[in-house]
Amino acid sequence: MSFIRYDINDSVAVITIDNPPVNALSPAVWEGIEEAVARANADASAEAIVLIGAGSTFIAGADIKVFDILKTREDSLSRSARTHALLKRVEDSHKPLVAAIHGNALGGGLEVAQACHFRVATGDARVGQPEVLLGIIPGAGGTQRLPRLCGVGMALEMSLQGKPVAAPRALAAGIVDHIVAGDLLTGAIAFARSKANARAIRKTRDITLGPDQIKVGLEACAAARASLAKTAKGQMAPDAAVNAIEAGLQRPFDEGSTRERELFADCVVSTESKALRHLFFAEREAAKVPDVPKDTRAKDITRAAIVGAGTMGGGIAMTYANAGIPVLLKEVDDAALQRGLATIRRNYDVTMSKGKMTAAQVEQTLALITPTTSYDEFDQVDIVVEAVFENMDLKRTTFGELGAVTRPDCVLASNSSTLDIDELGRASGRPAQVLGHHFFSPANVMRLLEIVRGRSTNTDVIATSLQLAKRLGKVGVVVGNCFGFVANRMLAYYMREAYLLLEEGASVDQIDRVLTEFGLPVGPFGMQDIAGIDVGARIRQYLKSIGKNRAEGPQSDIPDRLFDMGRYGQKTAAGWYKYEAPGSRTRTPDPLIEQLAGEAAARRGITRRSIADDEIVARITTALANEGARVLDEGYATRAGDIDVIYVYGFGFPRHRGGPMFYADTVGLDVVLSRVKEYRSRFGEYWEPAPLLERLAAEGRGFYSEAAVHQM
Ligand code: T1G
Repeated sequence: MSFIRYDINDSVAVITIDNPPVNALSPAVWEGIEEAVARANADASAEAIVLIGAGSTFIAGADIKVFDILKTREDSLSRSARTHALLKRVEDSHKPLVAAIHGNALGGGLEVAQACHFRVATGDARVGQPEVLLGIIPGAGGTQRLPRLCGVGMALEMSLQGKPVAAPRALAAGIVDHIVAGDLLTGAIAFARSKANARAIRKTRDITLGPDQIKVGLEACAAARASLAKTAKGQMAPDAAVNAIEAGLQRPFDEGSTRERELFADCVVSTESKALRHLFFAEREAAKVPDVPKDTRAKDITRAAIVGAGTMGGGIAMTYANAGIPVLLKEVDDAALQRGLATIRRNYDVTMSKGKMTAAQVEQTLALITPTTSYDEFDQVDIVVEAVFENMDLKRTTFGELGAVTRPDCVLASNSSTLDIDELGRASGRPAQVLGHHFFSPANVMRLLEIVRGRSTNTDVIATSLQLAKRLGKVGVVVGNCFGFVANRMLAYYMREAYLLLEEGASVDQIDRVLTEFGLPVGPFGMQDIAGIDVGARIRQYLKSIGKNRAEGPQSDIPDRLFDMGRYGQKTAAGWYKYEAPGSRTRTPDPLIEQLAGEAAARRGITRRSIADDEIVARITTALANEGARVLDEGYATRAGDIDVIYVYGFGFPRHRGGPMFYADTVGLDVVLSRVKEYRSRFGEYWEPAPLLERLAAEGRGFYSEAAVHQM
């Protein structure tokens, strides 16, 4: 199967890379490029060469799947040594070699372009070195060639942030030599011919930086390293990228390249990179639901409505407006509506103050939100998201009303975080159109959308939701309708262990510190103070009233005692921590919590003890993995990867650990199982090993060697 086409067009050899969907650089593509360039150099009818991608993009990088073949540093070193040599041979073309870029030139794709003598691009093309997002560094010469083209500062920015750069900025920076207006191939051929006439060959590797540039470059590396100590603690790849770029400033090209290969090899075999590569594919797999084929008809959402303008409803309305979708925002009365609108306005003011939106953009977006206190015009929307208080009676009434006021093909979604979607479907009278769209707070920021399918939800409604999620800038994951769905069902076990560890002797400060050092953005107690202890307490009260407990085992009553004291967290300047004033974010540990924990321990007849940091991580991650295994076994998640995507995007589980299921595999399921059994004997029968965990551990396998896809 050849991925390379070779044509002569107007005395220019046109080499087209055709490896759909993104022209990824598999070994065959690398070799094909080299062979075609060699052919063009030997082809008398070719004065110059253009390299271009077929389809929607140039090259989106090396084929990421290939990295899993690299088991050892040595495997990696020998493979990248071949790649480096290959690119030098390409660069040694004696005919002008022009990369014609449209869509994306990312990672190895941009490195191939850097080894070309010139780069032209369409105005909307993007170039980037996103390798760090995969826990690796540019490994095909990018840390050596890119600084030569655009300077060290820009090369560091691109390699450390991993964000693509638009063509006009790449032109200004010297990465791209020309923006082609009109047809790319025509423009590229004309550009290449002009270089042929001028006998212009410019090898990027021969570009040398002056002593001042090197001095400034070394200072930039030092500054980058210093800031990484704060921003990327415990992560290997960002530091490695700085080291490789720095080596390029201190050594000739070949030696700098050798250093790059060594650092790349360290990264590619690391657990951190395996975790990030796992998430890359897990995120894309999550969009594939076994019984919802790719060609399932998805409805285009042109207008929406949100019922409830509270914290969640307001954030969801902003999400739709930010995506350019006009949205009705309904509240029971004008006072509640004005409160909701004021919060939305405040949120946009904050965004504006950070320079992320202009005043005009804010007004334009706000104009897409139409406040209302009636169901008028609800018969003109394609979707309604219900975001009223978490109470089944209230939600049942709302869905009854929505069933009456909306069109039969309107999608009816609930933002419930725990309640039975089938019951809401029945209440609406058309369960086929009903499902859960569970957003995470703050809804306009958190990227996860947990899509909860009911027993009768139509597959086109699911397809519509997955397409809509992408349009809203969310990562949509489809889960089954069990109590707490997947996200909150598992979270209950996480929180149970956090509370029990507190009662047994750890402090809120210790638990939060350990979990933030583990990589979470905030610990369980800091998170509750942000989200509001009252929110959880009211839901717990409601659940108690319907005889539901979130997790087996002892339930700490400390959160309810804080609620009774009116300590709701940041908004009341006191919760699990004390704060200078309502809304302040600076936490101060409060001895009252220790007192409450002591009293709770006494009531449960346990003697408090000092708890090691390791035990905190082990108890919390084991509880998550064990309940995750149960969720998989019961078929409420399609695959383990979906659970990892939910936890990474919904709760900020550290990406470089791959999510709770992937992390459990790195610990080893035999170890996880032995911990469950140890905790069962130490703490109680409520620690019940999940059958899937027992089965996999017995077979010496992991959640990912299982690789089962569950049909819901
Ligand atoms: N390798 C393998 N498969 C890839 C791939 C890649 N680099 N990029 C995309 N795919 C698959 C993806 O899994 C999906 O498959 C399909 O293509 C469409 O992707 C040597 C070491 C380009 C912006 O990190 O960011 O080069 O699910 O759904 O939303 O130094 O894909 O259909 O079966 O994402 O339009 C560096 C990764 C690699 C870029 C397009 N490159 N790709 O987004 O489509 S490391 C990257 C993307 C490297 C060198 C180093 C995005 C995209 P499926 P999609 P999209």
